[in-house]
Amino acid sequence: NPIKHGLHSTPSEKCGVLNVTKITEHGKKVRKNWASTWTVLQGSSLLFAKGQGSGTSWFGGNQSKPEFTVDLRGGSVEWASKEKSSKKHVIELKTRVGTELLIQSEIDSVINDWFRALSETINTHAWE
Ligand code: I3S
Repeated sequence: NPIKHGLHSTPSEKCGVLNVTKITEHGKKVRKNWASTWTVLQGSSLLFAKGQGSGTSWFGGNQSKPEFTVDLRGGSVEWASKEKSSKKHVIELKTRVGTELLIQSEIDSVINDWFRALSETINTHAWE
Protein backbone atom coordinates (compact mmCIF):
# COMPACT_ATOMS: atom_id res chain seq x y z
CA ASN A 1 0.00 0.00 0.00
CA PRO A 2 1.79 3.13 -1.23
CA ILE A 3 -0.13 5.41 1.11
CA LYS A 4 0.83 3.42 4.17
CA HIS A 5 4.49 3.47 3.19
CA GLY A 6 4.57 7.09 2.06
CA LEU A 7 6.01 8.66 -1.07
CA HIS A 8 9.30 6.81 -0.88
CA SER A 9 7.57 3.66 -2.04
CA THR A 10 6.84 5.30 -5.40
CA PRO A 11 8.05 2.84 -7.99
CA SER A 12 11.01 4.38 -9.78
CA GLU A 13 11.00 1.63 -12.39
CA LYS A 14 8.04 0.09 -14.10
CA CYS A 15 7.56 -1.25 -17.57
CA GLY A 16 5.04 -2.85 -19.85
CA VAL A 17 3.22 -2.70 -23.15
CA LEU A 18 0.57 0.00 -23.48
CA ASN A 19 -1.38 1.58 -26.30
CA VAL A 20 -0.04 5.08 -26.75
CA THR A 21 -0.71 8.04 -28.98
CA LYS A 22 0.45 11.61 -28.96
CA ILE A 23 -2.39 14.12 -29.39
CA THR A 24 -0.58 17.41 -28.89
CA GLU A 25 3.01 18.43 -29.44
CA HIS A 26 4.33 21.74 -28.07
CA GLY A 27 0.72 22.88 -27.70
CA LYS A 28 -0.23 21.97 -31.28
CA LYS A 29 -2.73 19.25 -32.05
CA VAL A 30 -1.30 16.30 -33.94
CA ARG A 31 -3.03 13.36 -35.61
CA LYS A 32 -3.69 10.35 -33.42
CA ASN A 33 -1.62 7.31 -34.17
CA TRP A 34 -2.32 4.60 -31.60
CA ALA A 35 0.53 2.13 -31.32
CA SER A 36 1.35 -0.74 -29.05
CA THR A 37 4.31 0.67 -27.23
CA TRP A 38 6.89 -0.71 -24.84
CA THR A 39 6.78 1.81 -21.99
CA VAL A 40 9.29 2.31 -19.21
CA LEU A 41 8.98 4.53 -16.17
CA GLN A 42 12.47 5.35 -15.00
CA GLY A 43 12.77 7.91 -12.25
CA SER A 44 10.89 10.97 -13.44
CA SER A 45 11.15 9.99 -17.13
CA LEU A 46 8.75 7.99 -19.20
CA LEU A 47 10.37 6.22 -22.16
CA PHE A 48 8.59 4.77 -25.16
CA ALA A 49 9.71 2.34 -27.82
CA LYS A 50 7.31 1.51 -30.60
CA GLY A 51 6.70 -2.13 -31.33
CA GLN A 52 7.21 -4.84 -28.78
CA GLY A 53 10.28 -6.18 -30.54
CA SER A 54 12.24 -8.42 -28.26
CA GLY A 55 10.19 -7.37 -25.24
CA THR A 56 11.83 -7.07 -21.88
CA SER A 57 15.33 -7.67 -23.16
CA TRP A 58 15.06 -4.61 -25.36
CA PHE A 59 16.23 -2.19 -22.72
CA GLY A 60 18.87 -4.40 -21.30
CA GLY A 61 20.27 -5.05 -24.74
CA ASN A 62 22.49 -2.76 -26.74
CA GLN A 63 19.85 -1.77 -29.27
CA SER A 64 18.74 1.68 -30.31
CA LYS A 65 17.62 4.41 -27.97
CA PRO A 66 14.02 4.85 -26.85
CA GLU A 67 11.95 6.40 -29.57
CA PHE A 68 10.45 9.04 -27.36
CA THR A 69 10.98 10.26 -23.82
CA VAL A 70 8.90 12.59 -21.71
CA ASP A 71 9.87 14.38 -18.53
CA LEU A 72 7.10 13.90 -16.00
CA ARG A 73 8.21 16.74 -13.72
CA GLY A 74 5.65 19.51 -13.81
CA GLY A 75 3.22 17.35 -15.77
CA SER A 76 -0.24 16.06 -14.94
CA VAL A 77 -2.32 12.93 -15.38
CA GLU A 78 -6.06 12.48 -15.43
CA TRP A 79 -8.55 10.02 -16.82
CA ALA A 80 -9.37 11.14 -20.35
CA SER A 81 -12.88 12.34 -21.12
CA LYS A 82 -15.03 10.58 -23.73
CA GLU A 83 -14.31 13.45 -26.11
CA LYS A 84 -10.62 12.55 -26.12
CA SER A 85 -11.12 8.91 -27.00
CA SER A 86 -13.82 6.32 -27.50
CA LYS A 87 -11.57 3.73 -25.88
CA LYS A 88 -11.94 2.51 -22.31
CA HIS A 89 -9.36 3.13 -19.59
CA VAL A 90 -7.53 6.04 -21.17
CA ILE A 91 -5.05 8.18 -19.25
CA GLU A 92 -4.33 11.67 -20.47
CA LEU A 93 -0.79 12.75 -19.72
CA LYS A 94 0.21 16.39 -20.10
CA THR A 95 3.78 17.52 -19.86
CA ARG A 96 5.18 20.86 -18.83
CA VAL A 97 6.29 21.57 -22.41
CA GLY A 98 2.82 21.09 -23.87
CA THR A 99 2.95 17.53 -25.12
CA GLU A 100 -0.21 15.52 -24.51
CA LEU A 101 -0.33 11.75 -24.74
CA LEU A 102 -3.09 9.22 -24.37
CA ILE A 103 -2.12 5.96 -22.70
CA GLN A 104 -4.46 3.00 -22.71
CA SER A 105 -4.73 -0.64 -21.77
CA GLU A 106 -7.68 -2.98 -22.09
CA ILE A 107 -6.71 -4.43 -18.73
CA ASP A 108 -8.18 -2.55 -15.77
CA SER A 109 -5.56 -3.49 -13.22
CA VAL A 110 -2.74 -2.63 -15.60
CA ILE A 111 -3.97 0.85 -16.41
CA ASN A 112 -4.88 1.54 -12.78
CA ASP A 113 -1.34 0.65 -11.70
CA TRP A 114 0.08 2.97 -14.34
CA PHE A 115 -2.25 5.77 -13.28
CA ARG A 116 -1.08 5.39 -9.71
CA ALA A 117 2.60 5.17 -10.65
CA LEU A 118 2.45 8.21 -12.92
CA SER A 119 0.50 10.30 -10.38
CA GLU A 120 2.91 9.40 -7.61
CA THR A 121 5.92 10.14 -9.78
CA ILE A 122 4.55 13.54 -10.71
CA ASN A 123 3.75 14.34 -7.07
CA THR A 124 7.10 13.14 -5.81
CA HIS A 125 9.09 15.15 -8.35
CA ALA A 126 6.81 18.20 -8.38
CA TRP A 127 9.29 20.59 -6.80
CA GLU A 128 12.47 19.61 -8.58
O1 I3S B 1 -10.23 11.42 -31.88
P1 I3S B 1 -10.46 10.74 -33.21
O2 I3S B 1 -9.96 11.51 -34.36
O3 I3S B 1 -11.86 10.24 -33.37
O4 I3S B 1 -9.51 9.48 -33.15
C1 I3S B 1 -9.65 8.31 -33.90
C2 I3S B 1 -8.84 8.39 -35.15
O5 I3S B 1 -7.52 8.80 -34.89
C3 I3S B 1 -8.78 7.05 -35.88
O6 I3S B 1 -7.87 7.14 -36.95
P2 I3S B 1 -8.12 7.79 -38.38
O7 I3S B 1 -9.14 8.86 -38.22
O8 I3S B 1 -6.76 8.32 -38.66
O9 I3S B 1 -8.52 6.70 -39.29
C4 I3S B 1 -8.32 5.94 -34.96
O10 I3S B 1 -8.35 4.71 -35.65
C5 I3S B 1 -9.16 5.87 -33.72
O11 I3S B 1 -8.63 4.85 -32.89
C6 I3S B 1 -9.21 7.18 -33.01
O12 I3S B 1 -10.11 7.21 -31.95
P3 I3S B 1 -10.08 6.60 -30.51
O13 I3S B 1 -11.44 6.95 -30.00
O14 I3S B 1 -9.84 5.14 -30.68
O15 I3S B 1 -9.03 7.25 -29.66
